[in-house]
Amino acid sequence: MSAITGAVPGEAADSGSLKAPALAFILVAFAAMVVGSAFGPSQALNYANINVYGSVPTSSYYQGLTIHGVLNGLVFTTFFNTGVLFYFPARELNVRVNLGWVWLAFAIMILGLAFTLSATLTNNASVLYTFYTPLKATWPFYVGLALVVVGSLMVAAETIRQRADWKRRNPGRITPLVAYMSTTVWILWALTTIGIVSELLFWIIPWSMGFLAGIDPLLTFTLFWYTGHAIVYFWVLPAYISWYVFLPHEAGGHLISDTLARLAFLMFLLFSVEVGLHHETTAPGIAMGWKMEQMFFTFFIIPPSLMTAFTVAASLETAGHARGGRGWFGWLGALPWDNPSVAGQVLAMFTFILGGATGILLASMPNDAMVHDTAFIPGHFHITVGTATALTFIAMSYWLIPHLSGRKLYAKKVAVVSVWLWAAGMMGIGVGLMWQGLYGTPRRDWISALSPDPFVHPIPMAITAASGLVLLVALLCFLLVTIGTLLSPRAQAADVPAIPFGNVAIAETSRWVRLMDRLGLWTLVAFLLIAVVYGPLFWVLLTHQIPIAPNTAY
Ligand code: HAS
Ligand code: CU
Repeated sequence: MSAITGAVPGEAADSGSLKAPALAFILVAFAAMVVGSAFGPSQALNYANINVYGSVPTSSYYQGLTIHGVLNGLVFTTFFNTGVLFYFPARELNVRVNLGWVWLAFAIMILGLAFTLSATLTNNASVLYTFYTPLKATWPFYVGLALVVVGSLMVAAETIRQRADWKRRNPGRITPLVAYMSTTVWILWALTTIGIVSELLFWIIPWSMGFLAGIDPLLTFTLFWYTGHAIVYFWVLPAYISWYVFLPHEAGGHLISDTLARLAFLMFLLFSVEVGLHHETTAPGIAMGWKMEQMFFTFFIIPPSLMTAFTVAASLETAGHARGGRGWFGWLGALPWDNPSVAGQVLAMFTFILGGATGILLASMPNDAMVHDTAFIPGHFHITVGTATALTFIAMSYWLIPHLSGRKLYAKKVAVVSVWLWAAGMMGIGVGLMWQGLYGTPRRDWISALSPDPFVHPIPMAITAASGLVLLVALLCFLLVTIGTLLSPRAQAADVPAIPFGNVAIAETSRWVRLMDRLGLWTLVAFLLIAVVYGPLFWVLLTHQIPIAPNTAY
């Protein structure tokens, strides 16, 4: 027997009041993304030996890079995800949300953002988004980031509570797919943030306020990367939700397997955290055995993405065929490429193939050791977080902002152009930076200030710089569409897009689906796995703390 879920039974009584906080989170997210991305072209020019610092409103490459990384990597993603991961499941489950609590979380996150910005914009926190100690920022930077995380966890708790409530009121039923995926991501986020929250609360914040005499760089570095890998799945999984559930429906087809989609999300919950050491391949002071163990686990987190590629491609194929596409690839051309939301997401997937493939290369320690701390790494992550995440979120916004604001999408053709330019620019910057990295050009370095620049390789440099400028045009197109949409008059209800929940068949009686729905049990298993993999390492680090970095005043 299978049940059909996902179809939203009309607008729920309080859907209007739910839309306001969701829109607030999403608009702050995009504002952060626009400001953060505006600093991108100057980073790209740095990699083409063109030094514009001093003439742009940042005093150094490092200040620009911090603003770019913090706003795009941490603020944009956390605000966007918090908005959609409470809104979609609440609409799907048709439950009442504690809106006061959600608004309180929003206010706390805004306060945090203000603190962080006050430090970065005044050049008192040019410590990059990784804030490795003993580099030190003023305390508002760290307190601000902690508040952003705390606010998102408050919303996580609300969604987890709603799902538990729904289960109590629907005994024996399987959680509908979007709610299942969203709850899984929130649980993963709670497990993921243990590292960064304890790093900030117990070490960095007291140290930056002058209460600790010194700090152990290896311990804080390892706590950061405990969070640092799994955070990338927090960034990308809302995009996966859209690819699995919304995109096939938007394109005119259907998701071919609800069960595979659940399995992929469950695997992310189980295996995302215990791989952080693959970011510490060259860290001294951590035995090779620990690194090998986490390299092994890194290979466990590749299959759920490969499964996603298979399931989503097959689902899109149903759409292409339904639209008359024939042959092996005819379905691809038959997709509705004039719909900016569909075009953007399919392009995000195409570019993500190279991003994922380079991730698979980096997963092997010998490969990683050759390019670690070169420009290859930002090359890799611009075609993961810059495409799979950011381009998908932009593409989603082309139906989501009209849906939430009750307005019609402005300048649809410009929106289509924006996603093509974004995909081309991100792909270009990914290839350019990786190519430079293979020549040994270092990452995170103000190389354009070197005289002479020892890393001159004209072709990849030109690709990187030109792509940065293409991305700037893409950003301007996005801005035009979004501001135009928000300033448009309110549309007729029939012109406002609904959430594209497809009709997804759930195998309610399947033993496996029922087992996968026991999220309490899986949270415990995930926690135990993390404890087994990370526990002994942290025990050693905690009992051998070497607070060598002297606590100088900022
Ligand atoms: Fe990564 C470094 C390994 C995925 C982000 N990564 C980074 C950093 C960032 C980042 C930000 O093992 C740098 C951090 C820093 O500042 O130091 N990464 C991986 C692996 C994966 C991976 C194994 N990364 C991501 C994602 C990110 C992201 C996703 C952001 C969203 N990464 C590493 C490693 C390092 C690293 C090392 C450390 C490097 C170092 O030395 O510091 C995997 O999860 C990738 C799996 C993905 C796939 C692709 C599946 C493709 C799909 C699209 C299908 C297309 C369709 C099109 C359906 C296997 C799902 C349809 C049409 C058709 C015609 C088919
Ligand atoms: Cu990683």
